[in-house]
Amino acid sequence: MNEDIYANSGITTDNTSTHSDDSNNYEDIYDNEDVPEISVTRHHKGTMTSGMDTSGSRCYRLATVCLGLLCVLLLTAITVLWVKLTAERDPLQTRYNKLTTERDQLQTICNNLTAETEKLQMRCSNLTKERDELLQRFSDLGWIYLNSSLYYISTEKKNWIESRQDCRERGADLVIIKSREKQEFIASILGHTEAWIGLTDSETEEVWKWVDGSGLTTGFWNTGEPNNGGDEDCAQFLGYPDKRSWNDRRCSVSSQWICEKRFFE
Ligand SMILES: [Ca+2]
Ligand SMILES: [Ca+2]
Ligand SMILES: [Ca+2]
Repeated sequence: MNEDIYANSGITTDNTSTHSDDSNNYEDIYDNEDVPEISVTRHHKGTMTSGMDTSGSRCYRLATVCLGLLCVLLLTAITVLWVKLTAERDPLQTRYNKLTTERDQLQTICNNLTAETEKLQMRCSNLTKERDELLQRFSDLGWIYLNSSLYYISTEKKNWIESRQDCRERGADLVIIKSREKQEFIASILGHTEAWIGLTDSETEEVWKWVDGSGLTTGFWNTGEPNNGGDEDCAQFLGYPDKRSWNDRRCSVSSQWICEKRFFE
């Protein structure tokens, strides 16, 4: 059989030929002989190898494309997230900057107020010291201080008009009494001393007015007073500590008097 094949192919058999030659001979055989099954098999092998290469390349390309798409999606997600965070961060940053500025301004205001407060405290301390020194000087001159007013009880005796004039020359006026508290205070400092006060009805009988022009609303008259006995038009504080201790007397009578000076106007 092999010899026939060799004969048909025109190739002599040579036992000394190399294995390579044998291979070549077999190639020639495949080329020249009608061996369809072997040829089909060989052709199929070539096709399978090429198919495997193509499939691998496709898988590689598919993987590359997928990886690329993933990268694109990842970049897109990062970009969207960055934009979103930036959009949220910018208003917060602006608000933060505004609050920081406001805080700095408030701190500056607080510092200024603290400095002003210290200055005012120093000024207040100085004024208090000056007030105390001034009150001491008034006290040395016989004035008595209570509730923002100074009171002076004369040692001389004069009529009502002259008494009032003396008070004015001292920067004061005859005392005005519009409360029970003040009535009791005046009574306490006068003791048994009788003194003119700043109340008169000399303009209109029985219409009593204080020296500041205001009308009398609450009077602390002694029992039976005012009686206008002999045209009594000026009020005098009687010399005993009584809750109702005023008396109307003739204005020409000589008496001590009590002045009042508002210390803080
Ligand atoms: Ca009268
Ligand atoms: Ca009268
Ligand atoms: Ca009287």
